[in-house]
Amino acid sequence: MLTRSFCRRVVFQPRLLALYISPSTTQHYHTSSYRHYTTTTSSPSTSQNIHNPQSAMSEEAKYELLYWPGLPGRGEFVRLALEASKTPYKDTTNSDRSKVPTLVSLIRPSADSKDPPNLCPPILRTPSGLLISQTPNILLYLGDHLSIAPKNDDKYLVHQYALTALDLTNEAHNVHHPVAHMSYYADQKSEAFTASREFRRDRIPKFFGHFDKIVKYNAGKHAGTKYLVGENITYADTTVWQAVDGVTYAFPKRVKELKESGEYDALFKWWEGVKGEEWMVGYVESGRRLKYGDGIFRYYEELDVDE
Ligand SMILES: N[C@@H](CCC(=O)N[C@@H](CS)C(=O)NCC(=O)O)C(=O)O
Repeated sequence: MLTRSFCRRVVFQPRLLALYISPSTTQHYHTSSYRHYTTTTSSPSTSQNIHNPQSAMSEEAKYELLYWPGLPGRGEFVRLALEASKTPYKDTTNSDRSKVPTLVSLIRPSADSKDPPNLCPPILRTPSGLLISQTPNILLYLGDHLSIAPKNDDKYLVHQYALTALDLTNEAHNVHHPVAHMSYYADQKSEAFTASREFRRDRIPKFFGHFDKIVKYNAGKHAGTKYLVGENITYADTTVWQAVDGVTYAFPKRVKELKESGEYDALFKWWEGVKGEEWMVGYVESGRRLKYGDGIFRYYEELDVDE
């Protein structure tokens, strides 16, 4: 099983990259992920087993997402913003594994490359040909260009909430890689266990409590709204939603406890509401939503144990 901080390792190891592109390796990767997936109780829910390489969304696509294929990762924050705004896009490496070298050429550009250097994916190519990376930067761009963020000062709230969800995402990643990003999980298991105790005990409740307050705050300002900012869906909703979904996948027991405490009812109700939105249901049914694996959000039974 590949348990190292996988995407980073791929970047630096050409042999692994070749393996990664091969369908047999991909199958192995999916199989191990599926085992993790089925052991969870509370649903991860919406992830699907098979990615549809020829998605309808890629027709007429003017946006192109470049990300490591076969797992949601940080690419999912971009996908969800595009999906929620019903924007056709091409998920290049998932449509065609042989395009992974294209992605690698963007993060290891040749001296004569016309593109600006990007450190790592996700990377978005926009309709105007702009090539940008850094997840919150991509979301900011999409907020400006699509119906996924307000144009007034509320856009700063949207970005603030999305950044907070991405902070949670980074913390969730650092639980299984607390010492070194390029090393195997197996080589930092005891530190990961220590990190998981604090994450479970303090950090998940702190973030979930904060998101719960956001739901209530916006409901207080806009009676009947189903969203985090204003009365329309924004990338704050999609980004917080994905962070909560990922943490639920990685720490199902802890999230179940929090749910049953009744202290986060507003958050979980909001989360269910977004999950049931027509665009989300369509996205999941399309097969474009990838299942979790050895990415940012990972399920290790030994990291989700009671005190
Ligand atoms: N801050 C960046 C982090 C991007 C990142 O860590 N990308 C991972 C994949 S999720 C990667 O490929 N990292 C390679 C590396 O850090 O060398 C963002 O939010 O987009």
